[in-house]
Amino acid sequence: MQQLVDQIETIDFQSEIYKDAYSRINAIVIEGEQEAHENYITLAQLLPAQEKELISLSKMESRHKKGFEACGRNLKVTPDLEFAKKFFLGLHDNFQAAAKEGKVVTCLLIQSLIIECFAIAAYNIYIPVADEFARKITEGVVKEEYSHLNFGEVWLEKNFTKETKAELEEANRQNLPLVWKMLNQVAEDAKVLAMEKDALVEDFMIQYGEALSNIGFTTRDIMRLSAYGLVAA
Ligand code: PL3
Ligand code: FE2
Ligand code: FE2
Repeated sequence: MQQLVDQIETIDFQSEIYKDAYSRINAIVIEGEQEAHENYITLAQLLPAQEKELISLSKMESRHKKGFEACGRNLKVTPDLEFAKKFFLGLHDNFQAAAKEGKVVTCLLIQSLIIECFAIAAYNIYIPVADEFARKITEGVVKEEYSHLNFGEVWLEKNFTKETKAELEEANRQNLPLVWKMLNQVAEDAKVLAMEKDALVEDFMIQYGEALSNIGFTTRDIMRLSAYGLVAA
C-alpha cells in the first residue's frame, strides 16, 4: 500500500513520457468501447429476443467512449486512434466472421467474456493510479462492465450444452492468444501509467476464470482454457 502511495505521488500526468503513453492507451480504450458498442448492436440482431437489453448495453458503451475521450482531453492528449484500430483488428475480424456465420456463442465469448474481462482487469488496475478526473470516470464505467460480463455469463449458462461447450472451447482457442499478444503490446505503455503487466494478467485470469465457472466449466476445464496461448505470449 505505501509503495502504491509513493508511486502515485511520483506520477507526473503532464510529463511528455506520460502523455505519449497515454495517447496510445487512451486510444485503445476509446476504440475498445467503440468496438463494444458495435458488437452489442450486432448481438441484438443475432438475439432478437434480447434486443432491448442489448441495445441498452450498446448505448452504455458509447457513453463509456465519451467518458474516456474526456479523460484524454483533460490531460491534453490526442489519442492515436490509428494505432488502436490495428490493436483490435484480430478480435474485430474474428467477431465479424463469427457474426456472419450466425455463431452467437463465439460472438458472446469474444465480446462479453474476453473483451469485458480485459476491460475490467485494465480499469481495476488503472483506478488507483489514475488522475482524479479519469479515476471518477473509470469507477463509473467499470461498474457497468460487470453487468455486460454478466449478460454473457447468464446467456451462456442457460444455453450450456455439449455443442455450445465445444464452440466456446474453439472460440477460446482462437481468441485467447490474441489477448496475451495485446497485453504484451500494451505492457510498456501501461507501465508508464504505473500499471503492471503481471497485475493485468492476474486480474484478467481471475475474471475470466470466474466467468467460465459461472457458465458451467469445471476447474479442470478452466485451467486448460485460460492458459491457452499464455506460454507463447
Ligand atoms: C468494453 O466495454 C470496453 C473494452 C475496452 C478494452 C480495454 C482494454 C484496455 C487495455 C489497456 C490497459 C490500460 C487501461 C487504462 C484505462 C484508461
Ligand atoms: Fe464499456
Ligand atoms: Fe462493456
